[in-house]
Amino acid sequence: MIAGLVGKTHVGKTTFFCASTLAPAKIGAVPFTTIEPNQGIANIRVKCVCKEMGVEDTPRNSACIDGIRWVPVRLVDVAGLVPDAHKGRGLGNKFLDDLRQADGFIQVVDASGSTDANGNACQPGTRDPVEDVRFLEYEITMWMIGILKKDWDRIVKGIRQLKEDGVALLTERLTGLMISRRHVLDAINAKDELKKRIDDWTEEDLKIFVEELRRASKPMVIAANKIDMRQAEENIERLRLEFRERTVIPCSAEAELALRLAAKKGIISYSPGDSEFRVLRDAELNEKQKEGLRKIRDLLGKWGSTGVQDAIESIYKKELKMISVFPVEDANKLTDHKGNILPDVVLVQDGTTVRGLAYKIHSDLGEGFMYAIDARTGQKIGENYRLKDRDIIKIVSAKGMRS
Ligand SMILES: Nc1nc2c(ncn2[C@@H]2O[C@H](COP(=O)(O)OP(=O)(O)OP(=O)(O)O)[C@@H](O)[C@H]2O)c(=O)[nH]1
Ligand SMILES: [Mg+2]
Repeated sequence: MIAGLVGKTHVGKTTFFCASTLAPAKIGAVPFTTIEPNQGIANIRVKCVCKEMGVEDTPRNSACIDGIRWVPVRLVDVAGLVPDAHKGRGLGNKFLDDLRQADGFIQVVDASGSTDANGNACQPGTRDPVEDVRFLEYEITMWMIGILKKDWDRIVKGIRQLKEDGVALLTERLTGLMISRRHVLDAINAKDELKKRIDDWTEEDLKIFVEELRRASKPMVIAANKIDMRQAEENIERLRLEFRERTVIPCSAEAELALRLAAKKGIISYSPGDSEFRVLRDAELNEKQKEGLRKIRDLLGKWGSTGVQDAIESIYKKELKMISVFPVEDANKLTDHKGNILPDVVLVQDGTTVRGLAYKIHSDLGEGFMYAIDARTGQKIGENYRLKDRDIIKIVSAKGMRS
């Protein structure tokens, strides 16, 4: 799975990316700073099972701090867009093409309203971020339509002359966008207009289909950024009213970046997502830095957090429905074959079966799957058992695998 940071140019996507991954990437003084995508690793928090199971864990693929596992997830930051990008304006479809692999989007908007449609600075409060959400959705829809239209004649011919399955032809064209047959079917089933022969669809039907498909296949949360600016508050209310069914998360990527960097230098103690931090080396701070930290403290007091960690967790846990599973090789000691206790956390989509987990760990484990053991209860479980969040699972397979 991979989540993409999308939005208009100059709204703070790369700042958000740097704050959550601590990767070095260029943050811009001018629009279109990012051209090539930045890929990095952020983390989501999962309540570890170590305390419940009464063990001291020795994690391998994630860190455990005070009973919280920090599980790595992928993030990609791409070029920004301007209206009519799908027609080639600005950097055109580049940002969209770089997002093909993304399963979900964190849409960053400038909630302070100080970035105009083309990414230039404007009087704070004058640009409406509601319009930014709408135009991004429109651009994504038009991009997908463009991809389908390029092949529409072939799709129609396949259905009419070669009697091929229309859903299969649509899916084939869209797999590169991480869109599955399930997504295509969900989109068609959502609208009565679409329940006819695909080769009889009009332009309008195609548009209706793609809008549904976008919703079904690319879940999105809105990161309402720049809450450190006064004008943001009112806009956040409006975003929430306008997009009631969506998650709107107030953010300050800049504040999060400052906190993460200060924590890395050992100046403060801060854990991403927290509502407070502690200054460790006050004597080393100059007045400007102290004032900066005071402002961030006020911001955390007002909003509860910088929002960056919440946005990442919201897309992965709530929208992409990822749950965490703790695979072990010894169901009593909760270890792998090297003796590491609760070594890994594997993220799987809700609904995944235990055999699906086996395949995800290693194809040999999946192929030779015999049964599994729920390490909490010691019970044997069959291949169709649907995993629950924070399950601890031993897989027994005829084909062994050592990592
Ligand atoms: N006040 C404030 N400014 C921010 C925040 N996040 C980013 N910025 C500023 O917004 C400007 C653009 O930031 P970037 O992170 O480069 O934005 P981007 O969306 O990646 O821009 P492009 O790559 O050019 O499309 C910079 O001046 C940042 O310092 C924030 O939370 N608050
Ligand atoms: Mg950028």
